[in-house]
Amino acid sequence: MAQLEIPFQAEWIDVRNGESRACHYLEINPNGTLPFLVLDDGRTIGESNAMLWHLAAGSPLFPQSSYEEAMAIEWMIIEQTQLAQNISSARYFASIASHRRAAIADKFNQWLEHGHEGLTRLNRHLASQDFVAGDAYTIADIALYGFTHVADEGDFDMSLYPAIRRWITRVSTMPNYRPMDEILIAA
Ligand SMILES: N[C@@H](CCC(=O)N[C@@H](CS)C(=O)NCC(=O)O)C(=O)O
Repeated sequence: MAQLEIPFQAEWIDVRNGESRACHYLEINPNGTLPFLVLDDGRTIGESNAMLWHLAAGSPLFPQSSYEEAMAIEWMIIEQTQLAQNISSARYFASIASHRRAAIADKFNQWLEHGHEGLTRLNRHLASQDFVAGDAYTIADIALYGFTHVADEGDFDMSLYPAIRRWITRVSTMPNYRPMDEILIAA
């Protein structure tokens, strides 16, 4: 939204203390999940990739050909099935609730193993092109960037993925890029 200069207000819900399952949040989103977008007219969208699709429609951040659109869908599905789940779980227990990590050691190793499979696939893809859906920066890059750029906080050794690291620098230097902690401070 910052990159498209769409005004927005962010409200932070702390999943660590159960706020996402508290009554006041369930009244907004009965599914209790984050992120959650409430539009000006009250309609809502509850999946990050659907939000990107809606917000970027008709803008330069939307894939410009049907092939690029297919590439964006392909990689946004990979983001949900191979990357986000594994990286976010490993990151949570490595950096946020690290005192509970020993108790889930087997699961943690599975997240690492499957997350590395996804990162290897993404690294191979980005070795031959600048952006996820082709030559242009699109919502597919924004979707994939989310957890990939903090994967080191989940104990993923990112030195294994030079093409991903170059792409992370490319994405973070796009016009109007705003890091998450800056948005957090402003909220
Ligand atoms: N697939 C969803 C992610 C949903 C999800 O798992 N969100 C987590 C945080 S990243 C959550 O809501 N956790 C709190 C809870 O389940 O109470 C998306 O991409 O928007």
